[in-house]
Amino acid sequence: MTDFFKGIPEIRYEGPDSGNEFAFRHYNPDEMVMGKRMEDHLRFAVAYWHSFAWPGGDPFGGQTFERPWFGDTMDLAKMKADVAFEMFDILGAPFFCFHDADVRPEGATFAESLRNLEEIVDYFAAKMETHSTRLLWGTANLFSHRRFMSGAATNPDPEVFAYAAATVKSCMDATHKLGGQNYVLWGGREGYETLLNTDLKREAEQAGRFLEMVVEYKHKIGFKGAILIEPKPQEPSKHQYDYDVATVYGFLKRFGLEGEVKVNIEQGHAILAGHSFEHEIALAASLDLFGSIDMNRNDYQSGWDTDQFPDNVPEMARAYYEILRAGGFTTGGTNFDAKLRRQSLDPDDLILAHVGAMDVCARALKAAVALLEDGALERAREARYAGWDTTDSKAMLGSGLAEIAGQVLSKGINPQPRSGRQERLENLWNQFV
Ligand code: XUL
Ligand code: CO
Repeated sequence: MTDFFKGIPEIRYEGPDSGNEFAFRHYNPDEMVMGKRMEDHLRFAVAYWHSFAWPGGDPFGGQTFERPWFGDTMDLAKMKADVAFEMFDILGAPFFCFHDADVRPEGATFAESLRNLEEIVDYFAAKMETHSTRLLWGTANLFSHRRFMSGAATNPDPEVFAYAAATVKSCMDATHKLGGQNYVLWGGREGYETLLNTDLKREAEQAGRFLEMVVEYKHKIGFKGAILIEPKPQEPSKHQYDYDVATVYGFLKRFGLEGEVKVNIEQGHAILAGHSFEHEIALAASLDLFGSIDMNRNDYQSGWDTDQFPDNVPEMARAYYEILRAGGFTTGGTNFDAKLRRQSLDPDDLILAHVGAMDVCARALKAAVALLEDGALERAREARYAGWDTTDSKAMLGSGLAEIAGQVLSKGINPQPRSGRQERLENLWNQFV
């Protein structure tokens, strides 16, 4: 036991009237919702990097957090793991997620970094025997080290491609060993700073081949989890290739990987791409591409990826509504890819940020469930498309322009516009949220 969280109790559900800060008011893991435990609906995950490795810097100033495990030794990496699993226990977090770079010190060579990773993975594996937290996903950090400044798979230097491939292999092995339910690829530097030095065609072909190799390797080692791409339009690169769900779908189709790879959709990234979170989720679901979510928001004014803990129940309810309509999570879950504000220095802040986030997600989930169980919204949607249920309309899709033109003339088809009823539906929505 470390003493980092000394005095902080395990967080329990006490109900909406509880005056205890260190309690859940809405998140009740065992409560049955739509035939499933709330914990199994939401599948919360703590992001190792923001919670335990982020020093609190911003573009104008460096480290604000002073954590006893900050430093580059294996002993400190193990202390960090000890604290992390203590926090998972305090929160009752069912899952965590990690990058190689936030769990182990960087070595002087690839071989040394690999040894460090393997030692920490064994350390995690031993902890997971006595703690109940599981791995939602693992991933490789292919964006922080200067070797990746011009991209990883899309780098103009084939040696960087090789280094990235070896790194991803090591992280897939680690994820597989820890029973991870997904493997995520976020291409933060798979993009460009300027078209003046960039060959788009080559870079796309390199990225496509890289992803094929990831899928081939997944099957080779028998990893049963899902491979997920996390779209983001820009930041750190000026333009990123995995811009949004639609772009990722086009890329997957081009390389014949649409049956193999799904998406991890982040709220803040959706906003940066000019979409809403629910749009990205609904689109992914309609393309059979939905995998998992990163439930962290951006500040709407700053235009940066500020990775804040979620706090907007009506917005989140839209997201969970789309997730439930799509059948809920399978291998995916709700990862808080969120960091504290840099003034939030205390261990309490770290715990309470997660408690609040879990509670607002639970409220959003419950609102979405109530709306779905009420059914009026889905009935209205079905009624809007009811015309397409007739034999004639279905047959029309199997005919051609000339045949349809003939029918319009012979039947005197003369469509009459009908209300989309948006405000009525918004009123209905607002009764539940
Ligand atoms: C960056 C981001 C990443 C991915 C994993 O914006 O979201 O943390 O979630 O690499
Ligand atoms: Co993310």
